Parts: sequence; structure tokens; C-alpha cells
Amino acid sequence: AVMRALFPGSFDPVTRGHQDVLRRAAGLFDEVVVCVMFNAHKTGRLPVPERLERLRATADGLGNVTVDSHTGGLLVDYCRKAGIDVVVRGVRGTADLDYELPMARMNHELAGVETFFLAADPALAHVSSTLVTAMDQHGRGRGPSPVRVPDPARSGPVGQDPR
Ligand code: COD
Repeated sequence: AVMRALFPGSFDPVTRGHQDVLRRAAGLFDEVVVCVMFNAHKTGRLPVPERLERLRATADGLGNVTVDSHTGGLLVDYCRKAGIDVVVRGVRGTADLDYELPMARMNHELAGVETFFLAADPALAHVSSTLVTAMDQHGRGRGPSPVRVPDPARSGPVGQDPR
């Protein structure tokens, strides 16, 4: 059977950490939908069309990935509508798991949707949308897209951009 996975998130903005999870999910499942959703605990920063544009750049070259948004309802409703079998989430540490487990159980109870956890690459586990935004605001960013070619002048242990 074809396995369709959903990688949901705020992606505000998408980071190299998200990109790594997306690439790995694309290698594991037949089809992956990466989808902007609203997290009730977060105040939004970027408008959704801007988040989608950056996600499309990030997903570029991944032939089995499509980009979508679902900002007006529950994740389980999207899963039913889109024929999703599995939800993929990245886990950076125990704080992520404390937050993820109740959601995963709720999604399973409501719609039988399973959650598949991918352990964050330790080299990227510190990368978050919040830190990337702070760096952009203070002129230390590399620009809007996490898929840009690295600037050699910025590489090396000092001044390295975590995205
Ligand atoms: N390395 C690996 N993984 C990472 C990294 C990193 N550096 N950074 C982030 N991730 C992972 C996160 O752990 C997460 O799995 C995913 O990437 C996306 O992260 P965020 O922060 O962009 O997204 P969240 O956690 O804000 O997304 C939460 C949802 C929007 C999915 C959730 O709120 C939701 O399901 N909303 C829809 C409404 C709903 O159904 N609510 C009830 C849920 S029970």
C-alpha cells in the first residue's frame, strides 16, 4: 500500500532542522505533504503565504513532497481529507517529547492516525524558528531561504549560521 505521510508545523519560518526532517521523511514514505498549520500556543510572525513560499524552496528537488496549508481546523480533519496514514514529527530533546506525546495520543484516539518520530540530527538540534528570527532581526541571518548556498566568508566555527 502507498504510505502517505504528513509533516505538519508552524514553519514560521522553516529552518534547516525542518529541512532535514523533511528530506528524511521523503526517503521513508511514498508521498509526503508538508503543511503549515496553526499552533494555538504560538503568536504568528510571518504571513502564511510567505511561510509557504519558503517551504516550497525548501522542498525543491524532493519529487514526492507537496506543500500545503491548513490553518482553519484540526490536524485530524486534514488527515481524513487528504488520506494521510502517518504524521511525522522531529524530536530535538525531552521537552519536544513532553509536548508531542499528548498530541500524538489525541490524534490516534480521534482518527487512528499514528505519529512517527524522527530524532533530530545533533548538528541541527539547536536550530529553531525563534532563533533564526532573532538572528535575522540582528543582521546575522543568511536571508530568507534555508537552501541558499553557504557564504564561505561566514563558514567556520566563528560566525557560523546554524540554518
Ligand atoms: N531538528 C529536528 N526537528 C525539528 C527542529 C530541528 N532543529 N526544529 C523543529 N523541528 C520539528 C518540531 O519538533 C516539529 O516536529 C516540526 O519540526 C515542526 O516544528 P514547528 O515548531 O514549526 O511546528 P509546531 O510544533 O508549532 O506545530 C504544531 C502543530 C501546528 C502541528 C499543532 O499545533 C497542530 O496540530 N495544529 C493544528 C490544530 C490541531 O489539530 N490542534 C490539536 C492538536 S492535538
